[in-house]
Amino acid sequence: MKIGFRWFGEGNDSIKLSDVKQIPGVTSIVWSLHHKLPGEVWEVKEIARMQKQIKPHGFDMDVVESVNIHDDIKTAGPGRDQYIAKYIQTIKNLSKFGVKVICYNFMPVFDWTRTDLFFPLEDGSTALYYEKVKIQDDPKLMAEYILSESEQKGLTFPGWEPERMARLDELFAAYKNINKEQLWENLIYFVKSLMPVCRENGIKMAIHPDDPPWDIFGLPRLIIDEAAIDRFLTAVDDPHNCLTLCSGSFSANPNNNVADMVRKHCDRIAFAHIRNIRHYPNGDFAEVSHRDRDGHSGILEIVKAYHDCGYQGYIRPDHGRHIWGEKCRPGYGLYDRALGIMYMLGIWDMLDKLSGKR
Ligand SMILES: [Mn+2]
Repeated sequence: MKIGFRWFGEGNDSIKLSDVKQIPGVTSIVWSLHHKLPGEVWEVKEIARMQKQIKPHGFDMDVVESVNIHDDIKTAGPGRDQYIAKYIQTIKNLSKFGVKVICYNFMPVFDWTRTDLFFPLEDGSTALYYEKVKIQDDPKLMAEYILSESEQKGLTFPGWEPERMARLDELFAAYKNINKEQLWENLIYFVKSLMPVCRENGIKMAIHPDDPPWDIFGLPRLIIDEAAIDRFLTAVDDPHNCLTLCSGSFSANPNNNVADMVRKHCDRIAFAHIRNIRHYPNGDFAEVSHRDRDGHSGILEIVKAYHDCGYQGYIRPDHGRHIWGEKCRPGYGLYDRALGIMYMLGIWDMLDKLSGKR
């Protein structure tokens, strides 16, 4: 496995790459162009600017997270083929910089969804939290909360672009007649049309599951469980059609067993997110430390499953808590993610030792 660390770019992230350099094991910066709206081509000179920030620290830029997809592609709207052509141009431009994995998602309207970005945990830290009763009626209340947080902190949140959120009525109207089967068709159409350029350029498209993995606000969501993964990988059975297996997203549903997913699909997982979730009996969940016993995701079993299958892909700690008073993006502080990496490496190195690999 190769360890990555998500970073939002100079001026858009409180963390310095020289600090990331001091976390053992990190070789990849997982990056994005956060000023780009879904549907825009990522131009070579813009990617080169990011390369200038990352390369001097000795990291690779193999994994891009969040090349977001225009709603016309998801809804089969009038601009679909034109936006797919632009996406293909972005893939070609990324390949010039050695990019190997593109993480994306196919969630309608909203990206990841939480009701509290700084929920106090019992140890004095804060973390992202999902309160079930709050996600029932008015999506605008939630969008307003997320946008007010992003505005207060002067940060962009991928998938929560103010330009898109200002058009919520229009977006909901576009999805009104899209049922789950149609959304599946649109996803498969999109992925199939990218496969030739992915093969030519050695790029893996790695879909991120829906977070949380169930329908919200009446919008259908697809990548939610093992059956959905099976359907997706079978529908486009190409080694370039892959998963970003996000342990936290899937395990928000206690019926999902992430370690089983790893064992079943190891060769199709291009990118792994490791995050620990604690469930509450009323359906709420909180994000907690990576330590296995702090949550219910089964981190030990998941890491062991990756080790057992000889995982060669990229792996990164997903959201961490906000600890030691750090002022940072929600879920993306330096300290707790560094602790998460050391925890994962501790498990991994011991498994290496026990299995005679070192
Ligand atoms: Mn994730």
